[in-house]
Amino acid sequence: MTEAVATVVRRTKGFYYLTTPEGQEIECKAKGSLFRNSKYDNQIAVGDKVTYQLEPGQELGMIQGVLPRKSFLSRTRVGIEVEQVIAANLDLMFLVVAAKDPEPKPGLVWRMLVAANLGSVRPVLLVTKLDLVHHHKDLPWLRPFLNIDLEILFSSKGGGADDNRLADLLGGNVSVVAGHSGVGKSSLLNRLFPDLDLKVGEVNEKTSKGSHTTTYARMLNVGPTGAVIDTPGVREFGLWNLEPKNIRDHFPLIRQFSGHCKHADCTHTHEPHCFVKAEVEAGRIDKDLYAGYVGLLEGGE
Ligand SMILES: Nc1nc2c(ncn2[C@@H]2O[C@H](COP(=O)(O)OP(=O)(O)OP(=O)(O)O)[C@@H](O)[C@H]2O)c(=O)[nH]1
Ligand SMILES: [Zn+2]
Repeated sequence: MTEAVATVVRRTKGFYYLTTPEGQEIECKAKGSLFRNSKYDNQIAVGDKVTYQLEPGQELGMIQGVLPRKSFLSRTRVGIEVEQVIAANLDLMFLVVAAKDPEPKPGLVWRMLVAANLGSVRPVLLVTKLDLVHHHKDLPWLRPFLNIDLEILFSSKGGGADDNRLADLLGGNVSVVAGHSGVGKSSLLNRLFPDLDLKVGEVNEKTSKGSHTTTYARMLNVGPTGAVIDTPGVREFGLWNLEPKNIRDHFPLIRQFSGHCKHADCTHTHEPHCFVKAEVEAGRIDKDLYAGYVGLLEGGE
């Protein structure tokens, strides 16, 4: 019996579906010892590269181990000290925000930027529904995101100038596409990759929240060599709990100033002689960026 390597492309309770480098799909269980003494409550995530064994003549394989991850998205459940890996080995994380309908929540974008940096995933901010505003200058919340190391792309109903760039990025990388329900994630993927044929939900008139039309965890092949990982965990992003230490060490820009303050473990909030606060007062750190940081620390969205 040989051990081979494959990628986890789908997960259900207790079962994992792998795709081999030859494109064969294999259903697997995981060896129980993989879960012992683990700090993760799901040791194997979609996107993971795993070793598995498949007995000759058998249909069900057994996952033996998980190869080291180059990147990941994880969350800590509120009140529980276990980390949950949502997706593994990602190249890109698209943070999707609608220009309007539903109203943009910059707090969610900051939150996702922290999670992306924590897991070594490159973020891309995508603003959809640009057709609903006159110009992106009509989006004052966007300003603090313009001066950090972040690619920002726009899309509109029926297409946009950044469509080629989006198709290249999505079609050539493993990505997650995260953002509130109804911001237009499925619409965009369908427009760029019509073969996907994802279900598009209507925004609920009363709440301006979509109807959660996308429901299970999977990896979709898009374009020549790309894949999009779609999981319930990504959809619940707004509910993720971020540790204050992770917010401080992974918040855009602010993470670069750790060690500059008088107190080694300065949170850049109430401490005297704080380098970050001095930079904010001097106008060298955007005040809205700093407000986003404090908002996350206070647990706001
Ligand atoms: N005006 C305008 N409407 C859009 C645009 N993109 C999507 N929509 C509409 O927004 C609604 C929600 O789009 P979806 O693609 O289902 O949004 P989603 O983010 O995939 O939603 P979930 O699957 O619930 O997470 C639909 O009615 C779309 O037609 C856009 O660029 N402009
Ligand atoms: Zn400080």
